[in-house]
Amino acid sequence: MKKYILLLLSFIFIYSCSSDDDNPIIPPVVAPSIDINLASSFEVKRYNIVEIDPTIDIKNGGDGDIVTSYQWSVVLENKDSIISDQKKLQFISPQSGKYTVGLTVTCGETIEKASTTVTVSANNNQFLNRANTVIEYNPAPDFSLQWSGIFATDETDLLAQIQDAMINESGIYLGTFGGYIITKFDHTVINTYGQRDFIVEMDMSLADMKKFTSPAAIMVAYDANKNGMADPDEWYEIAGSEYHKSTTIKNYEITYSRPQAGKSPIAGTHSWEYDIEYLKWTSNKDEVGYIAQTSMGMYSDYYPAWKADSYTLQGTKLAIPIKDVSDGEQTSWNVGTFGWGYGGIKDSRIDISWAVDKNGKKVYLPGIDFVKVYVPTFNAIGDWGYLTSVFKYVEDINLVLEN
Ligand SMILES: [Ca+2]
Ligand SMILES: [Ca+2]
Repeated sequence: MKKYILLLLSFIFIYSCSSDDDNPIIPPVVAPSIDINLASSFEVKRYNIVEIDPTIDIKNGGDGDIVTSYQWSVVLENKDSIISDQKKLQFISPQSGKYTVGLTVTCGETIEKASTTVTVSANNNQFLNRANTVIEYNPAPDFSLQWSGIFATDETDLLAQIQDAMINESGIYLGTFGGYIITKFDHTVINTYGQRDFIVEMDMSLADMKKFTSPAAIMVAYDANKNGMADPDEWYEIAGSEYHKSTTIKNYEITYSRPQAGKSPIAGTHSWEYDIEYLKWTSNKDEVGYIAQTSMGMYSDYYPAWKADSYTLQGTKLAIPIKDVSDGEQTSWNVGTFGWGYGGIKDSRIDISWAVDKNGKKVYLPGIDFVKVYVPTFNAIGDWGYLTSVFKYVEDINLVLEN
């Protein structure tokens, strides 16, 4: 009996092995099939967007388990150039002409291609490479605001003066954390695939005074609803080299309050600390503090004259390496810099593809119409007050002119 069981066990063992080897139970494999339905032609003016939205039917795609990818390309200068990897193509061209636009859909091992033509007509516009309209200027307090010669008392005057300052490249002072300017292009800056698209030029003429070397953070807006305005839900942040660092604080807000007129200054321990309780600020992280009035700024009004008695600025707050190199006197400083994705750094060219939504998720933008540049640092550097940056202009680096 025992012998019989052993024999039976070994038989089962041999049988199951041979079953695995010779007759594996594998479900029949059916390769995915792809069906693309794409209109045969499209028309658009140059620097305008036409949406090309094919119907793509995939069968046996494993309920989406099999990775599906899209690649749009166009023949430019006898070379097939990739222009998008999205399912839906937002086609925009800097040059008029007739383009053959190809789509390749890949699902597992299955590849399917389709193509269409886009006729891009001239629109006789000589666009400007620079964003030439100031939409908003809202600096944070700082004594350097008055260095620009901007002495407006109401916002309408102010905008006209800032507009002139930008055209004359005389430098626009943004103050400390959250201070910003918004400018608008006269065309949509194209998000050229795989390339950087625009540059943010800060005024570095005062860079020897380290106060003016804070890198500037950048936000972009694409006028998706074509109402000519940057609507709140059209803004996206450029996630530069600092964006994912643990020291970065997103959605930071500071409320600045107007200093009390005629109050007695409270001197600090350093000779330059004229009034250490000069300008009160609070943050949305329950912090409270004062911006000190220093000997360098004691004859200046730090608070923008045209503002109400308090105002709030917001943005992503970034940490920057700062070192006092004056033996504790706080009169001389070394200030660090950031890697990529900011204004006022070694290479301030920006790729629109670096844009993220408010949850930090990458977004695809075909181009942008508005750029916001703001100060993302909040660092006191002794007698020099706070770290700040000075805006010059924003420029499309791939603009094509055409008659
Ligand atoms: Ca790009
Ligand atoms: Ca809009």
